[in-house]
Amino acid sequence: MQSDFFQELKQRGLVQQTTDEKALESQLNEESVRLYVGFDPTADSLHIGHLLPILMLRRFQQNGHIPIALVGGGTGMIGDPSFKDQERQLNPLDTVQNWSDNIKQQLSQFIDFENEKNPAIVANNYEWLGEITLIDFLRDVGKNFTINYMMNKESVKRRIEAGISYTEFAYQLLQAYDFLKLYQKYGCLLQLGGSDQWGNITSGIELLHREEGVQGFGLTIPLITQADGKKFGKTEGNAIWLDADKTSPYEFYQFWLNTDDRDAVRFLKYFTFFSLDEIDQIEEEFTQAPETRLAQKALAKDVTTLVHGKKAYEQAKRISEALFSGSIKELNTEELEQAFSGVPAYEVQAEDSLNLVEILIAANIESSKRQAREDIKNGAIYLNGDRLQDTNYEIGEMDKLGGTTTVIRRGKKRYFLLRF
Ligand code: 383
Repeated sequence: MQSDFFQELKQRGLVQQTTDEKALESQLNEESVRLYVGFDPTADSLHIGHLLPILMLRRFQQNGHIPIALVGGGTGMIGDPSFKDQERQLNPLDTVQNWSDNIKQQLSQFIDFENEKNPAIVANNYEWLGEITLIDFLRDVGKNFTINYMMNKESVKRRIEAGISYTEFAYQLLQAYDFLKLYQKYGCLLQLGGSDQWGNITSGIELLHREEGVQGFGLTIPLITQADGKKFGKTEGNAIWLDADKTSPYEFYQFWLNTDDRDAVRFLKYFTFFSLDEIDQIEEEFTQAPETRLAQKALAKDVTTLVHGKKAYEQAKRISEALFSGSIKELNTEELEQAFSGVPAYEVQAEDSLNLVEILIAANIESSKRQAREDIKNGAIYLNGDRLQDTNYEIGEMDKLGGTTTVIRRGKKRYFLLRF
């Protein structure tokens, strides 16, 4: 056990609230503590909003503690009302189970099960929530909580006006029961979560105390804010997923690379495993020359490597550099796919003319021949990164990257694909 571990978490800004901080700190210093975070399967993948708690599990394990990643196969059937303005839609069991499998897979990547000293644990609360009877639940769990206590939770209070079903109202008791179960099964005494989870975590501590007479602990991680006031973790309204098929490693890398200067050092503390000394050093250099984007580069490198591996990071970096310098032709087919996923693509038809002006119209890149010619003459049209100013140009085999794709750029950064 590293005795300054808890202090380091605080210095990194990773601690929002704790229960009985003094006692928690000395437990963490003295023994290997079992701790858990829960993740409800509400989609087929986790996203970067989940990353901080996942990395916390990893941090605790690196410091000799035993992390338990809990997949909410049972709670995912119910729906946590915390910080949700509206009642959630119920998903069918087979969907929730498929999503649980994906999420378990994803979580497993960040913690170490092989470790002999303190191997990680994964569990799924469907195991016990799926089989407890209503009578047992109401007698053994429900009896420990008054309605007043439950209604005092922020998650419930803010839903009183809009309405909350009995189903979601009961959610906090399910999460409380999990904490009790994980204590009984594994001796788990600490639950982590985002600050949205405070109410559910404290209900669990209450139940542990009443049923087992033990002191459980809670620790919440702050909600991440961005200097520009936008919600963290989205680009143009889309979530950044951890699944490479939903958000490519290139997009993922770009998300981090585009971090605001004002956020970059703070995010290094949150999301990377650089030591605080190393981060101070990066900060010093970065403050003197922000244009180098040293902090963003270190951040994007570390997080992309952690989530997608070294090869994917290197590819993402190559793609970014190629797009920046215009040397698109250096990219292989796989990299082209990543670089231009989401870019409008036109399937060239057998009857289409290969004349540049004509094809720009067919592909809806230009709206009139006159405009197309003008843009070409003015040097606003690029083929695979090269400016093309010949209005009579015919697209040939040479222009088909990987034999299939021509990348057209109009102006500074509007990209289009022609597919053959
Ligand atoms: C379920 C059963 C438990 C303990 C926790 C849960 C899940 C919890 C919840 N968590 C969020 C989720 O699943 O809804 N009720 O998406 C998020 N977490 C973590 C963290 C976070 C929270 O998975 O703040 C962000 O990622 O706590 O919103 O016994």
